[in-house]
Amino acid sequence: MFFCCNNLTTVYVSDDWTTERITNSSDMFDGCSSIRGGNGTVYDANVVDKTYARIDAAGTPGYFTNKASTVIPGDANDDGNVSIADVTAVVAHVLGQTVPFFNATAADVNQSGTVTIADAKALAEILIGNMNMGVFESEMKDLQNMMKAIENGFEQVKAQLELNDGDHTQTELWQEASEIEGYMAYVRQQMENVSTEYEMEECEVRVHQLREQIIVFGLDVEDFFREHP
Ligand SMILES: [Ca+2]
Ligand SMILES: [Ca+2]
Repeated sequence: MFFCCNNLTTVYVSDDWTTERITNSSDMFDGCSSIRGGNGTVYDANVVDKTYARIDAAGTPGYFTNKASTVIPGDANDDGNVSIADVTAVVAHVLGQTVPFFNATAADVNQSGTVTIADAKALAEILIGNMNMGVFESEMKDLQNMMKAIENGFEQVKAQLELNDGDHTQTELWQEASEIEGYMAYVRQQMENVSTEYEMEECEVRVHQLREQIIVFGLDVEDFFREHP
C-alpha cells in the first residue's frame, strides 16, 4: 500500500478507519522511512505490516494521525490556518461548488451539524473581531508608551522643583504636583480596566489632558524660579 514511499510523513485517517478487511499486508510500510504517527511514533523496519496501520496513541503505537484531532475550527479549506479564504470556501461549498480539501467539520463554525451560509457569516465575524482586537491592542500599547513618557516628564519637573525649593516653601507648586499625581494614578487605573473601544477613547482623552497639565506645571515651575532666582 505505502511500499517504498520514503518521503511520506503523515497519513490522516478518521476514527472509522479499520484494517479488518486487509488480507495481505506483509510489506505495507516497507521503506516508509519518513513516516511519523500523530503521537510521535517513527518508522521501525521491523514493523512494516498492518500492525501499525492504526492511529498513533499512547500505549498503541501506529503510523497514522487521527484526522478528527487535527480539525481547526473555521479552517474550511484545510490549509492549516483560518483566513478569509475559508469564508470563500464555505460560500463556494454552500453554492454547490466543489471545494478541494473541504473540511465540513471545520466549516461548521456555529456547530449546528450542517454547513450553511450562517457558518460563512459567523466565520467572517470572528475574523473581523480578531482584526479589531489587533488594532485595539496596538492602540493600548501606544497609549501605555505615551503614559510612560508623561510620567518621566513629570518626574523631571518635580526633580526641578525639589532642587530649587529644598525647604518646600512654594506650597502652591507642591499642591499642583500632588493634584497631578492624583490624576495620574486615576488615569493609570482607568487604563488597566479598558475593555471597550469607548473606554479606550476616554483614556486617550485623559492621557492627553494629563500631558497638557504637566506641560503647564513645567512652565509654572520654570516661571517661578526665573522670577525668584
Ligand atoms: Ca484555511
Ligand atoms: Ca453550521
